[in-house]
Amino acid sequence: MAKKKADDVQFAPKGVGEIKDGAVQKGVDLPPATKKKHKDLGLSADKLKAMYEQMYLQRRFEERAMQQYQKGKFGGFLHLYIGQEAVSTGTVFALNDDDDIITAYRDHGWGLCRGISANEGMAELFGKATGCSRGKGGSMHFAKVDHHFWGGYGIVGGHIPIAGGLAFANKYNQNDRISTCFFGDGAVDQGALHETMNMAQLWKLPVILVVENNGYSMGTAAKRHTVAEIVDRAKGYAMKSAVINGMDVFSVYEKMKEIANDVRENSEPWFVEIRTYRYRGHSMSDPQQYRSKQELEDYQKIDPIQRLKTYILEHKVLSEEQIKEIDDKVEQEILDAVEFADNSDFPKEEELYEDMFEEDNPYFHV
Ligand SMILES: Cc1ncc(C[n+]2csc(CCOP(=O)(O)OP(=O)(O)O)c2C)c(N)n1
Ligand SMILES: [Mg+2]
Repeated sequence: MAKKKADDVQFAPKGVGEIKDGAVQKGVDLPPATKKKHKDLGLSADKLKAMYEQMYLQRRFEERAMQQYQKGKFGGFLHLYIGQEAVSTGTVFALNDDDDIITAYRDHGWGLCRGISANEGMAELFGKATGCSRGKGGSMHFAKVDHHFWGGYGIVGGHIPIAGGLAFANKYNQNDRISTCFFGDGAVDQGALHETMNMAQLWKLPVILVVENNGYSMGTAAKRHTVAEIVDRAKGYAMKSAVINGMDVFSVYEKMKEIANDVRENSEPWFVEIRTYRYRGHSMSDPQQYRSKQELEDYQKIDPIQRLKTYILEHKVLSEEQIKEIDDKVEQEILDAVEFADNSDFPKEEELYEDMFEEDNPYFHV
């Protein structure tokens, strides 16, 4: 048998090169985007503006963070969310403010969306005491517990049972909250996910378990590391499921709102696959030999921020000048955040063991 070249395996997934519903079908096969307009979705002009600003903030925050990393302002891991902003934004706008969110280490966008300021986020990256986790968490551990954002986690799949626990607490306390958990395609075969799915269905926990399938787990294409369709994991647990186009913020918003309503009303779990694409390497040192430049460029053509901007202009929600005002405001916010992070102090040595236990955390009982 002729020896397969690595590229044959990596770049020959189902649907490669096909154009379906106007979208390229490579790293991930995107389902059709919703045809609904913002008004059909109940989104006001102000909400749309806020959505755009939030997505642009996430993008520019990380581009600036990358530059600061390259300047040596901080070290360690830095996993960028660039390309995936429609997932966090569509979801956060669809949920109630006190619904719980927990995610993996690609967490900056989620944190910003849930109210971590650019200042607090940049300072956290720089390891400063003014950061959202007091400088002791860094890139992978953004958190804002008083806003029900329970943070980023570094162990693949490790945080999924915590989402089950949050959902259990919400059900036990008979409140109206649901819990949502985001993890990568690399986590779909972890035992922690399957144990959580089983218990969540058994106990009818109000939780949405969401795979952000960005096509790759480090350098391994999802189509090479896992069998069958990811969403079909739901069948084994008789769980309701959906596949969502994660390059379109309206699609994420629409479906996540519907699902959240269902979970809230019926108290039962859902398993959701949101298909998206990351533009940058896995972390900062990734030569990206596992994908072609063309593939990346194809996804950049359907960029979620550009897509929303085009929609906003076409529907005359905002003018070019108004968009530029938002962009300029965000740019300034981020430049100020770099200055703020630079001028902040590192945590003191005697604070090293603080914030480790429940009693130290004023927000733990929110
Ligand atoms: C249990 C565990 N195994 C391995 C790793 C090393 N590791 C870090 S990120 C990663 C890839 C995960 O990819 P995915 O879940 O698709 O998330 P993405 O990076 O695409 O957001 C791996 C294997 C880890 N952090 N935890
Ligand atoms: Mg992935």
